[in-house]
Amino acid sequence: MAEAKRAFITGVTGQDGSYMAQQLLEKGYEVHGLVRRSSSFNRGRIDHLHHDEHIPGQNLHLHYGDVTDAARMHQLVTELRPHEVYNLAAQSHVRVSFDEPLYTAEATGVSTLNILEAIRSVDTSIRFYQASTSEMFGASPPPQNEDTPFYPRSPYGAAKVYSYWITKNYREAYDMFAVNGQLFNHESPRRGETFVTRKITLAVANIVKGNQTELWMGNLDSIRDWGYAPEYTDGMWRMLQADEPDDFVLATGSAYTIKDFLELSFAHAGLDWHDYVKFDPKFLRPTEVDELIGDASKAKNKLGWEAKVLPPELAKIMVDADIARLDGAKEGQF
Ligand code: NAP
Ligand code: G4F
Repeated sequence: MAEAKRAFITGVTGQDGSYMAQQLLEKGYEVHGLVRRSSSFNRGRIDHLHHDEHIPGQNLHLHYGDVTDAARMHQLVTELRPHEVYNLAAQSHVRVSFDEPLYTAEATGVSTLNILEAIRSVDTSIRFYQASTSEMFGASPPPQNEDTPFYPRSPYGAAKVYSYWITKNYREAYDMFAVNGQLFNHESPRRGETFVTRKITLAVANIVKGNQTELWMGNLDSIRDWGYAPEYTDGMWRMLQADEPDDFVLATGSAYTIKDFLELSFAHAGLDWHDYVKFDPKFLRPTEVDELIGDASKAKNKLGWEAKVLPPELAKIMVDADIARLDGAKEGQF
């Protein structure tokens, strides 16, 4: 019998890492995930993978570590000898990156070099996926594609630009299969609660249940291209199965404002968002990314990848999941 493919996922406890782990286990991979020691439980998104009878959870192995620790990354790549590495760990919150710019530069930028260096010295045939982002395009006008110039508008965006270029440089300098997925915003019931879509759908659920009467928010006019996270992790996997290493945009091509997402989410619960939403300047950013709308034609042509779920359906999926959670549904259902 052929040896199972081994994957190493950093950021396995996050939104994307949890879907990636689930999809790889379903494909028969042996999955190794990097987890940080935390004083409180941080595995809510992956715990069900050990217990779901339809998922071979015995093939999921967790290892303590931090991507800023170069020695630990070298040790893990040496011990695990993965066929594929998905580098999804990051300080991923744009607003927080203005408060913690140096830490963000280390966790979201330089840490990528730690993993690339480990792969370069251990085995250059290991395939490497870097979680690049539409935030790198920042102030460049839409539609944005693989040829759009970078113009980051936050310490987070600037750190991701470093990771993008060092990934590309290692591909060219050392003939490594190292690729960037330039992913536009993607959401799901597993989205962190302080990102705008989840903040909205969780608030709708709490308002429906009588637990909340107000929702405090920042800039409601920015435009985002929101897709559905499990489709995007499938796109990441496709990038690492390609014949040649290359960089790809993943996006829906649709454009909705924050006000539009409020409308979709509140209306799904029979509510009018104007009755609940209030402005708090603390949620504004020193510099904003006004308009992100992606063009994913290259991924469609070369990977056969295309986004299917658009914001009207996405908002319903997320509101329904948040209401179900408050009704006691188990995490593994989402
Ligand atoms: P997320 O939910 O915030 O997850 C981030 C993950 O990184 C968590 O598992 C977190 O661990 C881990 N992490 C953070 N700092 C770390 C460190 N120093 N060492 C080890 N692990 C660390 O993010 P996501 O939405 O899944 O996004 C995944 C990746 O794609 C990120 O790199 C993000 O920047 C990028 N991205 C996301 C989007 C999007 O729309 N979601 C779009 C483009 C790119 P803890 O659980 O311990 O905090
Ligand atoms: O949901 P957000 O925090 O996501 P943002 O900044 O677009 O970043 C996300 O997508 C990137 C891909 O483009 C990823 F790389 C990144 O890791 C992250 O996943 O904010 C979206 C928009 C912003 O314009 C923000 O100013 O919503 C606006 N907003 C308005 N009120 C708010 C709020 N954002 C948050 N988080 N909280 C608010 O109260």
